[in-house]
This record gives sequence, structure tokens and C-alpha cells, in this order.
Amino acid sequence: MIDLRSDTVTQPTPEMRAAMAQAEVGDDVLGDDPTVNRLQELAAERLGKEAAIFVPSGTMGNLAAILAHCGRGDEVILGDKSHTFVYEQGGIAALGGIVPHILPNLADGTLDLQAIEAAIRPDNVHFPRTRLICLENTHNLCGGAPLTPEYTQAVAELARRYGLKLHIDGARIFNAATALGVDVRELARPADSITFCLSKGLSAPVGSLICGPAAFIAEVRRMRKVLGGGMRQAGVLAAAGIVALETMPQRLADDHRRARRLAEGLAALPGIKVTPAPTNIVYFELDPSLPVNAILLSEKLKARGILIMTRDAYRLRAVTHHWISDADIETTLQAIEEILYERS
Ligand code: TLP
Repeated sequence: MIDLRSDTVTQPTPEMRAAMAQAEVGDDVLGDDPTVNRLQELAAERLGKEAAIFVPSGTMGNLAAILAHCGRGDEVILGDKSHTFVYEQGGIAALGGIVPHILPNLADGTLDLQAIEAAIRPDNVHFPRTRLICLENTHNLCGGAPLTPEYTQAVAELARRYGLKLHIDGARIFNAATALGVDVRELARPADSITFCLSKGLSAPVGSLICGPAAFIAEVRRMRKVLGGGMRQAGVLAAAGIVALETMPQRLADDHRRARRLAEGLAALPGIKVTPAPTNIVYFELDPSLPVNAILLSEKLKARGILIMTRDAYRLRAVTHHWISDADIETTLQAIEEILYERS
């Protein structure tokens, strides 16, 4: 199968499997797993933060971080297309009693600075207290758009002026760093906390890390435990994460090149509109006049061994990753052309 549904489908590499088999482990809830501890130290160092904590998923990472920043009734400013708002079941509200204050994401994944400032609540008994601003880098629903260090810094300065914190959902922060040609620390520095995922472009089977000041990470550790995310001999997972962090960021440029090729190939087909694809995520839209809609196209591709995700009746998403080759991209383009113009 050519699986373009997501970079979450990546399988561990042989080197990761070997590291997992040999991992030294201990009870991580007691702080005794040497491999988890090593991963956390490595993650903190790579992101330029004081400390880090390993969690089972990006969803739990964002939730635990936001719970550590905010209390019940507090408000968080975030984008209407952010993963936390759209795809995390409203967990911050459902489990944390935290109020999402939604602002429109612009096409480049940013939130307008003036709109953020206007959304910050004055001290008034009628309002919830604004505590936190959340950004997403790269921005999944905005076509994998990377946010620049300058924009992130501007949001951080605004947050500081009002005594707020800044959290980044950096699920794909290494993709952002690659696309912008900057060190990942430049992107993380302005933020008080950042979550990133090992199990997307970095190809590890499980896990995410939250990075930030040591005192904040201690609070996140409490939140992780209450959410049921305290894992015991998690070193078998962390071992793959260490290999991921050490060996995989370097190869993300290949994913981006393949996504660009896919986007260009699709854009050349009549009736297809493609969102700019600066990293590894390609969104495209089918003109309703074409003989197939998104669902039918994905079904016909599946019959040819190609998996792709539908977004709505006409929009689809394809994501490149470690297990997608140049030849897979050409095969996919060829198949889409044949299906759309009914030569299948
Ligand atoms: N995104 C998944 C789906 O949930 C949509 C995908 O296939 O892209 N932040 C961002 C920006 C994400 O894209 C995701 C996963 C997460 C957080 C959550 O990570 P997990 O799946 O580990 O909970």
C-alpha cells in the first residue's frame, strides 16, 4: 500500500526496533526509567528548554500542557482551525473547564496580532480570565504552513505584555524548522511551552514530548498522571524516540520535496486546485464538474493500493513521510489522472 493518509502511519525503522528490543527500562511513574529520562533530556536539549516530559500522544501533550497553564474558568486564545480546537474533542473544555476563545486562522496558519490583542479580556467580574495563547507550528489544517520565529516572537511579546503564557502545538515543529532553514530552538524559544510528536514525520511508533521550564514540567507531570498517562516501563517506546530524534529530522527535506512534486503534479491536472504545500501536507480540491468527488476518488485509489484522506465532499489530504518514495508519488499522480479522466 501507498499510505498517504497521514505521517502518523509511519512504521518504526529497523534501527528503532533494535533499540526497543535492547532498551533498559524501569518504572517511569517513579522516575526510574533510564531510557525515558534520556529521551526527555535529549528533547529538552534539542528544543532549548530546561525540561521535557514524555506522553503517549500529541493530544495528551496539548491537554496536559494547557491544564497545567490554566485553571477552571480560565480562557485560552486559539485558532478556529487549530488541532486543539478541531480534533481534540474539546478536551480542554470537557475535562479542564477551560474556555476556548476562537479566532480565525489566516491562510498562513497565523492569528492576526490585533485580533489577539482585542480578544484578551480586561479585568472585569463578567469575563473569564485570559491565561494563554496557543499557536500551531506547522499548521495542519492550513496546509502544513510553518510559522516563522519572528511571528512567534511577536505573539510572545504580546502575551508577556498582558501577563499571558504562550503554548505551541509543535506536533510537526521539525518540519517547520526544516522548511524555514532555522534551528528548532529558534521556533521554540519565544514559547513558554511546546509539544512535539515523535510519531509523525520522525517515524517513531508512539509518543510526544512537552518541553518547558522545570517547574512547569513538574506540574504537567501531575496532569499526565490524572489523565492516566503515567506509563511504567515506557523505555521500550522512548528508545525508538531517541533514534527518531537523532536520525530523522535530517531527512524531512525529502518529504517536503516529494510533497512539492505531488502538489505540482496535481496542480497541472485540470479541475484540481491545490493549497500551497511548504512542508509535507498537500490539500487539494476537486472541481464539482469532475466525474468523481473526494469520496469516490479515495475509494478508487484504495482499489489501486493507494490510501488518501478525504476532508469533505471535494477536498482531500495527502501527507508524505519516511515510507513514501519518489516512485510512490509518480504512481499516485498517474492513478489520479487516470481516475479523473476515466481512463481506468
Ligand atoms: N493529527 C492527525 C489527526 O488527528 C488529524 C493527522 O493525521 O494529522 N497536533 C497536530 C497539529 C496534529 O496534526 C495532531 C495529529 C496532533 C496534535 C495530535 O497528535 P496525536 O495523534 O498523537 O494525538
